Amino acid sequence: MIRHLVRPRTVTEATTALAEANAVDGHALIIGGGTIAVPQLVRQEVQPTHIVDLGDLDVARIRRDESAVHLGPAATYQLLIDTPCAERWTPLLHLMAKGITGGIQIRSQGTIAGSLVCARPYSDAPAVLVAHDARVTVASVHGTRTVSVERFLTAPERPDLRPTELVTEVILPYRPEAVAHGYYKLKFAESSWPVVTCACSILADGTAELTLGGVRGVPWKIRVSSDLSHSPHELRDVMDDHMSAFTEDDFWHDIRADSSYRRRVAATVAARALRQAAARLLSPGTEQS
Ligand SMILES: Cc1cc2nc3c(=O)[nH]c(=O)nc-3n(C[C@@H](O)[C@@H](O)[C@H](O)COP(=O)(O)OP(=O)(O)OC[C@H]3O[C@@H](n4cnc5c(N)ncnc54)[C@H](O)[C@@H]3O)c2cc1C
Repeated sequence: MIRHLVRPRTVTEATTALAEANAVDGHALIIGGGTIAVPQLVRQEVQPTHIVDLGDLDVARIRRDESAVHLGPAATYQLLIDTPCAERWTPLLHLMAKGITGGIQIRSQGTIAGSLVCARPYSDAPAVLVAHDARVTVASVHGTRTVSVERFLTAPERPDLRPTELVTEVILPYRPEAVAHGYYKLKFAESSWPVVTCACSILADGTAELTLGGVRGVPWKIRVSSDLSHSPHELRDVMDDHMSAFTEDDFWHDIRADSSYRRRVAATVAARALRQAAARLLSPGTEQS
């Protein structure tokens, strides 16, 4: 039974509410945009004693300093689409945001932090944050800590987050070495969820970083030659080679696709993201689907 509902204005109020819930042997549910948490509540899949709704939190949704862009807990997909220059500061996240399904409601409500905390291998945001080399700051009454998103995503649906902690910031460092970007996701018409995604950044040294979501239980990043944009068969060989080092348990499977399907389509999805990035390198500003 829900005993307390709080809408903290500051991070201190939020962490205090989380600590209090924990101290009375309760279970607090944080609500960001609520696009996942509220339906779970309605279906009684979660039964918190306390609700901590971050809707009034006084943390900038987006700000930048000399080295990074900082996204607050309320930063939504639509914010990235609407913010002038977000395309330049956070190119992959911006490309990804434009492809989020569910229409304006989901894009305006769903937050990057909420998607990260869910740590679902098939979500768009986690792998894109790894592609950006993003870090995440979490806070509790004991202070704050910042870890790389790659480390934060310990296992499928298992973020490195204690019940008394909340995500206060996602930090995206500028990467001047990344000169062109592409994002491709494979999804089926009957579902909002992606099956396999790939974020690609071509670097100034001629290599390309490919970060795949939905193949393994956690995002999978590899570096290849950007010349492979001309040879999808060679790219497939390189990726097969990498995947041969994984065990069957490393691969993700769910109701939408089994692991062997994901393995088979990974190179095709990666080739499309790489081709998109290579095309942008030749004609900067080109919009591609
Ligand atoms: C119709 C529809 C279409 C969708 N399409 C896509 C899609 O194309 N791609 C995709 O990837 N996803 C999609 N989604 C999922 C989308 O809802 C999430 O990606 C969204 O970003 C979750 O954010 P939220 O703020 O709504 O999370 P919430 O529902 O508020 O929270 C989700 C979880 O994270 C926790 N949480 C939230 N914020 C914090 C915080 N700051 N600190 C600690 N814990 C926190 C909550 O306690 C909860 O456990 C879709 C959903 C719907 C309903």
